[in-house]
Amino acid sequence: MSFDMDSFRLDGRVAWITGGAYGIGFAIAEALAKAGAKIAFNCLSQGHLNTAIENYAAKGIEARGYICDVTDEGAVAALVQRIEAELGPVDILVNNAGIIRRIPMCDMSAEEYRKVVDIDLVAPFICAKAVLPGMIAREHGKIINICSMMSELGRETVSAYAAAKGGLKMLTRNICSEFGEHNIQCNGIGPGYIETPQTAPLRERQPDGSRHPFDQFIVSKTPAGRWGKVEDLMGPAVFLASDASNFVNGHVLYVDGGILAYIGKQP
Ligand code: NAP
Ligand code: GCO
Repeated sequence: MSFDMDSFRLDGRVAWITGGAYGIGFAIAEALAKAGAKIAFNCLSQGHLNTAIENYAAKGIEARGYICDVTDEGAVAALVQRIEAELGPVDILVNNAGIIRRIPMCDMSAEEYRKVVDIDLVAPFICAKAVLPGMIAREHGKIINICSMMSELGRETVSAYAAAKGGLKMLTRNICSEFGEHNIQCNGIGPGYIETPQTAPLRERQPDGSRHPFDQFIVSKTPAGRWGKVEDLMGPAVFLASDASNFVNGHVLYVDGGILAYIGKQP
């Protein structure tokens, strides 16, 4: 038995990254493209899609972008058919699209709570359901759910997000359980605190020019002593999308600079 580095290659594979217009999704799509995959992504905003197409092209990536709300089951089914017609069957699904609403729980309406859960937990179910039949027929598939540190920990004001991301960890394990026999691997990536538009409010400079208190808090709680960058997620994504991880299933790979392992520096 010999190990071949080509097991990390994705040549000839079709990858669909939800919410891949920028942020973590864009970086993961770029990484999968560099490993040889053909890229499809979707988002909500035509403006973001147009900019993303330009940004992918600037990196030599001919990504196909589609407007599609991941919570809309009919639209998702139609999108998968369109991707398959234009690029081929989806080999790799990255459930990346997500939102957060930072609201104290007692101030949060059930409608606001449901919207976060709809996008962060129900939509990964909808998108996985749309691609699983083809993966089963081909006896091969990779699903990567973008979980979070909040799949393990809570904090004030993120009740809906933490509940959704905790559920997404268990959906990951359940897809593994139900479809592993079809050579389908479903794993999660759990980013720590990453510099993207979603966390920009937590890093804003204060009026006096000082760093945001939360920024200072996260840096002190992270052994790496820094926020994560989207580039930190690229290698783990290629690994979980490739044949190199064919015996890894139901796992959440935390890419967090060690924050989950660390009790914090003694004051
Ligand atoms: P982001 O910068 O806010 O980007 C979110 C992406 O999702 C955008 O492309 C957005 O498209 C798309 N999207 C949102 N709702 C959608 C919907 N209903 N249908 C289709 N697309 C939708 O987020 P990010 O920081 O890159 O995070 C990406 C994922 O990583 C999320 O699941 C997030 O929870 C998770 N995560 C982030 C961090 C972090 O520190 N940043 C850490 C752990 C986990 P539009 O722009 O068109 O709305
Ligand atoms: C927050 C942050 C986090 C990160 C990420 C951490 O408000 O606490 O947005 O939730 O987005 O999920 O892993």
